Amino acid sequence: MLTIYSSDHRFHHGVELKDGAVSESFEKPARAETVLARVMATGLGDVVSPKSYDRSSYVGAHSERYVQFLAGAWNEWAATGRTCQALPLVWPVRGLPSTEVPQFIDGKLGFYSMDAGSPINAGTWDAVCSSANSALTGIDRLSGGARSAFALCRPPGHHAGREYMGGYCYLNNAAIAAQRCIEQGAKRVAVLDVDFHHGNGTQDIFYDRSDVLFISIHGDPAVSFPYFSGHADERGVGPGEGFNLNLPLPKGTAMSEFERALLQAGAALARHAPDALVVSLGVDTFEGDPISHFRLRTADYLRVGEIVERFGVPTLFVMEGGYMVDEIGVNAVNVLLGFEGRA
Ligand code: OKP
Ligand code: ZN
Repeated sequence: MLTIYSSDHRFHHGVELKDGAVSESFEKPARAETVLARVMATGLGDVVSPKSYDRSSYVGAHSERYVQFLAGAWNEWAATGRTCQALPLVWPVRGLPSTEVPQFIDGKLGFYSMDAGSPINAGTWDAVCSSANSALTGIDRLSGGARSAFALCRPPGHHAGREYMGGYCYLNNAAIAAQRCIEQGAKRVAVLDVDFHHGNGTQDIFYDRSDVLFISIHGDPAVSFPYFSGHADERGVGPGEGFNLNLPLPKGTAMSEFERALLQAGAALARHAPDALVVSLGVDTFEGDPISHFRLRTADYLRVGEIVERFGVPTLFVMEGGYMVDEIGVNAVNVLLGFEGRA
């Protein structure tokens, strides 16, 4: 299986507010490097750089004004004389009257975000583009006839909605790839999100559409981030009704229950009969993950890959979360090896 990877992800390295203090984000450059090292050690296949794409390739999944905001946010922030990373700290929640985009960057940061988990520094935009371009290059390989590809994206994307960043995400790499697939003539596409966290951004982007089926298996939002999205009764709206499937599972879920959800996802996928499948591949479902609460083990990821292969659809894997840095390489690549029948 081909891997698409750019070292430009290193331009982005953020901070995180945790336990009342600022520290290094769990979402750090070593994550992608560990996965790349494992891709090479196992001989998964060739590794290529992403092609470049115009900014307009991100519009469709996102709004034009949001993409423009992201591209210019660091310069607007730095122009105020600040050299620290830009973080949003105020949000337009229920009851606040204005729906206007504020003029000042601090207001814009809140307008275009869901949380303070997506800091912006001088290199963030370049890293974010390289991540989205990796997913776009991957979908172009599928269009060219490949059975599968692995976009080793960093930063991740599935919490980024049509007009907002959050949860370490900026551009929704998986959604951008799915959207390109449709624009290039696919009638139906599916996105299957197996990251521990609900893919609220992907759900947001395709919620009113019947051409892109979104399925997410994740920690119950009653007790897990992102809390405000991911319940089973969120099924889509208008023409999209019935094309959004959330499969929330309790804390402590192990492979047997996770597998049952995967097979349920497979049944929904078969009814949709997509031309292509995009898998939002998070391995923060691992028992040792520092911020998540499922109990998958290293060998279980081989089985995840085997099951996905049996869906029988050309598949682009897009890297999302996974924070136990020493293990995420083995776990993520196990999914790909399982898909290739190398279990
Ligand atoms: C991104 B992805 C941890 C709080 C949670 C945000 C988690 C984002 C996960 N102390 N912060 O879905 O893996
Ligand atoms: Zn996650």
